Amino acid sequence: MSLTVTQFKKDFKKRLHEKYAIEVEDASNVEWYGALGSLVKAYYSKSLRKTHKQYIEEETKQAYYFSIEFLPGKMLKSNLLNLGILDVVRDGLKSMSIELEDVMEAEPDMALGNGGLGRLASCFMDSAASCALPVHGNGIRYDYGLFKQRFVDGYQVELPDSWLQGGNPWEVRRENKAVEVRMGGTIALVPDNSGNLIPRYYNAKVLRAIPYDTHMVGYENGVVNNLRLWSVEIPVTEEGNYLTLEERQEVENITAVLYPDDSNYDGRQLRLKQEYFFVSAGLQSIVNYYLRSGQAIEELPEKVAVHINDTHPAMCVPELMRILLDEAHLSWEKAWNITVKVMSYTNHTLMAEALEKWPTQMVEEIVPRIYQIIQEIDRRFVADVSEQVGCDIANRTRIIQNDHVHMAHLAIIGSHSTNGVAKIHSDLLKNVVLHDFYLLYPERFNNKTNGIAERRWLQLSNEELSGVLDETIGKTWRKDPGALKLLEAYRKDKKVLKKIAQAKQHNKKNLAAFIKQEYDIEVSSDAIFDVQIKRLHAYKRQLLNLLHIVKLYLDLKENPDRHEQARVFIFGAKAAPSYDYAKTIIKCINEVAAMVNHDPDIKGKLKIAFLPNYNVSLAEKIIPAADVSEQISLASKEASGTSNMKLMLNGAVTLATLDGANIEIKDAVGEENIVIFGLTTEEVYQYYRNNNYNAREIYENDPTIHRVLNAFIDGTIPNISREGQEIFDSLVKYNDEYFTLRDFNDYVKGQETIAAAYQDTERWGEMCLMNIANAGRFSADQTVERYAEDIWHIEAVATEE
Ligand code: GL2
Repeated sequence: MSLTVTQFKKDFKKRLHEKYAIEVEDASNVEWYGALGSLVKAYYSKSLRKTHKQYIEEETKQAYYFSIEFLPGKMLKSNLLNLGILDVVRDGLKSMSIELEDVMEAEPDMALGNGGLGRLASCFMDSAASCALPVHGNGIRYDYGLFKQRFVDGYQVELPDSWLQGGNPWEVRRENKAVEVRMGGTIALVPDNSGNLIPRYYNAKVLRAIPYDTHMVGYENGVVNNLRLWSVEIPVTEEGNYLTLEERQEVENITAVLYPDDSNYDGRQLRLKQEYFFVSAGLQSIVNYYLRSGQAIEELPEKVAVHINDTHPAMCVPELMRILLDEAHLSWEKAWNITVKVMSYTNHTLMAEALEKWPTQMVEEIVPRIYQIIQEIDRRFVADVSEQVGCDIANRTRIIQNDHVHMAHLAIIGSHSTNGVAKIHSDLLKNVVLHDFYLLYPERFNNKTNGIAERRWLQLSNEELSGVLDETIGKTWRKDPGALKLLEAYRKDKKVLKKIAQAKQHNKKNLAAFIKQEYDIEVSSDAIFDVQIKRLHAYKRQLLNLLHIVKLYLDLKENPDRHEQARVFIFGAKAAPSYDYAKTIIKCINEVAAMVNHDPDIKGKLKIAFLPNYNVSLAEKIIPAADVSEQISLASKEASGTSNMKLMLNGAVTLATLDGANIEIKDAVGEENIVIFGLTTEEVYQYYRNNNYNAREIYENDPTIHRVLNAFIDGTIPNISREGQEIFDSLVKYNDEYFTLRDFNDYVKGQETIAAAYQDTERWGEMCLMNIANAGRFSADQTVERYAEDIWHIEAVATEE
């Protein structure tokens, strides 16, 4: 959009007057933010209405991305960038003595997700709008987002994230789009006048689902899509629906908090209610919208695609069946045909503990009609498959097994597409984890390697590097991340390498200043900034990183004059509140940090900064300043990863196992521009098959490992008598589930390779450049375009800009 500084200032002052009755100079940054947010929303509202109208008039097929998590982070700067008014607004504010960065401080991080899965959903929303693709999100408007993390005596403490407290300028409550969702009670099927069996509900709870819409602004293209988040309310109805205080509380709980588990399934009732709540509300509103257009329900797959992001929304399958059977009165066969065509599913994990299975009794209690439908889907599936392929495979793949509903099975059987999120992950799905399903439906399986929104992860968060790129290769990369490849021509150009290094140095200084100011840790920007930022999980092996740090520390203690590349190890990681082992690792990292950071013998060669409350905004500060990207999960465990992509895009060199998308990063940058170590997936599986891994033997025979592990139990590391023992036991006594000790020496070698490469400035510069130049293929723009073409069968709409 076009906007002048003068016009902006006028608009901004007017907003402040109207909204807060205050002058610019008297307002707080919260008020500046509130006014600016609502002004920006007004700026894009015309495009929003236009896009909406265009979809209706052109009868565009639209896709709906159902996800129980969305993790957009802050939206102000991103909206300004996408509207093309970032510079005008920044200048306008400056002329009123306001720094945009101060205004941004007042925006809470919208954290309705845990980690990679939720952030991926938000990257897809940004990319879909930017590619003019008709894709909308559907999820839950949690009153409380992911907990805020603090450290007290090195332990994680969780605080509530009341992100809505100060109001949210981006959302619009759509009162007239509310729908009712039924839960509980019992069901009887009674014949209607024409003899159809119609469900009658007895004692069901009727909940009111209110949508709050947040708009997804495309990058300089005038497209604005919608992220619809549902909130529960107690319906205002006639007498008879009176709820006691406890009952009201129970209802309100449904959209109160986000479950803080990542890649882990917690079979609690409330979670099942959340899942059904947003699935039912979302599908009802989609079908209502579709029917308003006057089209026949039979044609639904021509106009609507529904995506099941991981298994949490898998009840989309029986819920759409319910709508088609009970409300549209279609036959089972017709309804099933439509449902399978409309639905598609992404699997995001191979971890057994993340695969959702709900006790049948719980499903029947909470959603009795849905349970009936699942039973019927299962019955027909078993009959078909047994007849065509045999009973064994039917029994292994059926939805209801051992009194549990297997959600992944439901999603695969009820949809036309199942994809994994990186090549190796999709291959493992086909060949191992979901092999039986692959035999039944080979045509349904495909891969869609994850991607990231390069606008947020480069243009917004790394303006320094963005400037260098503009100067060197022009600005096309801003619209087409593939154009980053042009940078490769400069791999030997010392001037360009120097400019990239200077941008990194600038970002490192900023981060160092932030770390000093917030956490009083002094770090030198001349040191390697070695970064591991992700959820704390045993399979991600933050512990491997820590063991190496302890080794470096012990080496330096033994020989304080030893020449050692100075390093700062930066961590960001939340642990699920109930995940004790992960919390133990947090405590240990913090205690090692306290020991190392204050030890004069170390002479500053080693520093550890475990930054609390890792979230999207903190990621935006850390990533541009990273030299080394730690992607060290045990091969076969990380489905894809996405921080690996963000870090490479910002010129960090990856130290990685051959896991998830790391393999594709290696292919993109070439072996000489990444450091690979550790077991391969095949080797891991071989250990499983032969059952011959022996961690104690390694501990007993490897003097370095022996010494490092002993430091956890002999008092060398203070204040961890319980935690140190727990770590030690997990590795030695309980045989090191994630092969940390097996990969340790190889990891140490990898770290040595990194240090040596870093000392050769030109060599390092070239590695950084090659990472940036080859990150374009991990753009989420490309990823959503693949989903659009191969899975959803939707097309981009025409845009003017
Ligand atoms: C995850 C995977 O663990 C991660 O490797 C992947 O990049 C993301 C997005 O596809 O999905 N699966 C999962 O349950 N969470 C993830 O981050 N929480």
